Amino acid sequence: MAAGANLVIDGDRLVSRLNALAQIGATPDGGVRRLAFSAEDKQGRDWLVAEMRAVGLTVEIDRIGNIFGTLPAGEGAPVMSGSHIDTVATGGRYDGALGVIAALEAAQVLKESGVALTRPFTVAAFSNEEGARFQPDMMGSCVHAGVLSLDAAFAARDAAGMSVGQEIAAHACAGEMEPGTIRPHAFVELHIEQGPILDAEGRGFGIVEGVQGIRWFELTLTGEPNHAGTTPLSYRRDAGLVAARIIAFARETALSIEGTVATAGRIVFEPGQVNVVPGRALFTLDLRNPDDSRLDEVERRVMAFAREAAAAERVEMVVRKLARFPAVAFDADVIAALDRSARSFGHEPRRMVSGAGHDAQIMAGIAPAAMVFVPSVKGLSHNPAEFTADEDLIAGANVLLRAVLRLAQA
Ligand code: HGY
Ligand code: MN
Ligand code: MN
Repeated sequence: MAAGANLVIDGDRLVSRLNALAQIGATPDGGVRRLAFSAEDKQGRDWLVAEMRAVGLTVEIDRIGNIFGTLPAGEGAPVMSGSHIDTVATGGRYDGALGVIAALEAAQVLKESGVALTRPFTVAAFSNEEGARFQPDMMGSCVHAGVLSLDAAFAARDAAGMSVGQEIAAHACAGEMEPGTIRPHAFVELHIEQGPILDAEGRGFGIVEGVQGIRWFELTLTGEPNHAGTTPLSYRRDAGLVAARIIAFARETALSIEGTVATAGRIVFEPGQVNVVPGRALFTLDLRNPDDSRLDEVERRVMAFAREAAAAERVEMVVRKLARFPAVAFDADVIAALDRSARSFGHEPRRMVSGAGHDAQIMAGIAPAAMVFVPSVKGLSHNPAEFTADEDLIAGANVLLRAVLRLAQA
């Protein structure tokens, strides 16, 4: 039996750290709001760095604000585990935070147990995983993995026109380390499922074999504001109508191509008055499918319809691509390490594909990677009511610990 094979985490410490972080950016409805590179994000960062240092990890922060805490051991490239501590504006306390805090807990247990590791273990918190304020999502891990330049990341602007470069400086979120410096031997991430499968099936774990493809767009339609009462329908250049037709068509297309989900998460009509035909409409589209060729077909159909609908209403259309991530299949050996770890606790883990995007999806481009999920009650997430039972949190962190141990002793 490998040394440390029976190690377990300190469940109370895990839950109390999760609760402590959830106080930072806490919202009155029990949710959390720590938008990337905001004052609340910075408070969360400072809290995490202090916790990492208290555990005795070597902390390094790179120029996009990714935070790494390393337990020095053995030699060579580290095993890395982590996630993100930024949230959407109406987030819950587990999305991202669980993966970072469980990795920190694993580091503390490994350090305190003195178990021999053949390689270092690094805890990671990637910047701006959510992409809710600054697109693309997974920004920090994309810069780390070299799929997004630092300049492009700094140039991203939020709806108020503030840039990442401005905000990362204003809130002192960046460090000196060049992005991508730490090349992991393997990357493993614990995350809440954020969907209904595990909860509905009464299962404790999901071993994640891959992540679906994700494409985000912003469509800006420009017509002509006009009087809602006097303007005959044939005279109108109604940007709002075109937006509504495209959104409805996206749903129909999603229903007709298996495995597709389509979401219009944000929409703005201008001038936004009850008796004025909207002269301008801006909205986002989030299209996803586990199969990239199907996602190509969804995008082709939706954009063709959008062009026709805009032309029919004599409305100009500009499409901006905000994010574009191919579907990813995770590494068989890391999946096996997680699977064996879950079985070492007597669990029969369910294999699944992630509906949500995750940093592991990006890290899979530079290292063998995989994920483990714990249930989200009623599948709720990106919602203040997001909930996972303490015993599931603790069980997930234990599976992560033993998988990290296997990978760090291999
Ligand atoms: O959008 C996503 O899937 C992730 O939560 N950023
Ligand atoms: Mn997340
Ligand atoms: Mn999220």
